[in-house]
Amino acid sequence: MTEQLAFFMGPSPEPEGLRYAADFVSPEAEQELIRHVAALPLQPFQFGQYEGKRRVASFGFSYDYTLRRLREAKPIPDWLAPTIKEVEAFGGQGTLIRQVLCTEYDVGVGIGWHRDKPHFDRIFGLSLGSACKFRFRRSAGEKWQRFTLDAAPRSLYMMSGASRQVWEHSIPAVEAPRYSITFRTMAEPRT
Ligand SMILES: O=C(O)CCC(=O)C(=O)O
Repeated sequence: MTEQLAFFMGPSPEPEGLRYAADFVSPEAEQELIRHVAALPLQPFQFGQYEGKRRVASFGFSYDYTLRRLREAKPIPDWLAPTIKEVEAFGGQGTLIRQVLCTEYDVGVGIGWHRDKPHFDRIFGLSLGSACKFRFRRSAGEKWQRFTLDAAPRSLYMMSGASRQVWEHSIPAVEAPRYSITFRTMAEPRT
């Protein structure tokens, strides 16, 4: 598509399979969740020999970038149970959260372009503390088709279908401290 044609057609449509809910948790629940996440023994995100600036704690499973496989992690803590129940209800029948990642983004920290590991199926992300630009891109010939979701604090997004399998996502450096809790279901084992 030429740039001029893209201009006349307007911005890219929302990625298929992306759902968003504003005010998914109350301001009180948000503060409580932030307190719990900040009290975790968060560690810099490790991918092989590299360290990311965001700090994380995994529950249920974690992905080992050196061994390139999932490892069992500590069990999902009880304080997450009520939120998980609501996330599973949002996901609909059969939604079973098996992995949770708590992340802290200090000012100036973001996350680069990626798709989540294929071991997981749907991804739900709860934004806490501050907003972020949740960016999507997919290749369209020699160009990128792009979409940005303004993820407000206390909102939940769900990535399934093409938004999860085809589009990549990233978050540019945040302007105020942000926490996220991502909840993942498992993919069917490949035969
Ligand atoms: O912080 C978020 O909402 C997204 C995190 C993410 O993309 C990831 O951990 O793979």
